[in-house]
Amino acid sequence: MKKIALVTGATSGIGKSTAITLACCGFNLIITGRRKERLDELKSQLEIKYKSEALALCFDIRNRNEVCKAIENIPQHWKNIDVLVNNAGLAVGLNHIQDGLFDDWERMIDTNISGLLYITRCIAPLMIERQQGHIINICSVAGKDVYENGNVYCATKYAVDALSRAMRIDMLKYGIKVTNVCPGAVETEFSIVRFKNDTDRAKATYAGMTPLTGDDVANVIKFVINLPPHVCINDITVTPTSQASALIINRN
Ligand code: NDP
Ligand code: 8X3
Repeated sequence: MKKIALVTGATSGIGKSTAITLACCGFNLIITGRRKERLDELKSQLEIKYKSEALALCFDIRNRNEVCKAIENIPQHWKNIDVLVNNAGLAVGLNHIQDGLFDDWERMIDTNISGLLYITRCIAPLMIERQQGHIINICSVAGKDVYENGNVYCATKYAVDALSRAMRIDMLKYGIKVTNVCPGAVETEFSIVRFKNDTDRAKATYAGMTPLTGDDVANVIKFVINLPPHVCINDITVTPTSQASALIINRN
């Protein structure tokens, strides 16, 4: 029987690459996001091109009731989730704290922290029942170091880092692995969202460097998932070769 992975935020970037990469490794996929058309398109791609079974769940991860209802209503045979990739997340705005917008802050806190908690709260008991599973939290280099204007985004990723360590302890006795994955600069829709559709500014983020791609991060996730049962990577940081930390980048 094929293993099942649930990837949040699979409509774009790291999540989409992860869903495809895991389908190539023989997983069936539960994919989530808000953009239904993209979910439907990815579901067809996974089924037709990669011969994987796929279940698309369209919900806003910030809405606790939507998250719980979606997971409760999963058909029974999809509930044996082996891998949960907590990937959905975003940065919005890049301002000094005194200039920050409450709406931006709430979007980041509600998505990156509350959303991750809601989905984990629904899936962890299913893993505990089977005494197996692997939770992968997509954190960031922004969860290891703070930088100017990063304030609230960094705080949400520090929270993800703390939650990964806390979950690792809480899941220990059930044999469930928890891995915190911290990417540096990955060229996805991330900067377009951060800069509110200012595509020139988004592009400038990666000027003079070769950023990671979603596939690069997906390959790290694949590596971490495919280790023997007795081996757990607790924390892994992956950056472009030209990046040493969130803001230290060697640009041409
Ligand atoms: P993208 O913007 O390309 O993808 C973000 C994904 O998150 C989309 O699929 C989006 O789906 C989903 N998402 C966002 N908000 C919600 C919501 N409210 N409800 C449900 N799904 C949501 O960015 P990345 O792939 O780069 O980002 C993925 C993760 O990686 C994030 O947690 C980010 O913080 C982290 N990260 C990114 C880095 C980078 O440089 N790109 C570096 C380090 C970490 P939809 O809009 O359809 O809902
Ligand atoms: C995204 C990477 O450096 O823009 O998490 O914060 S960074």
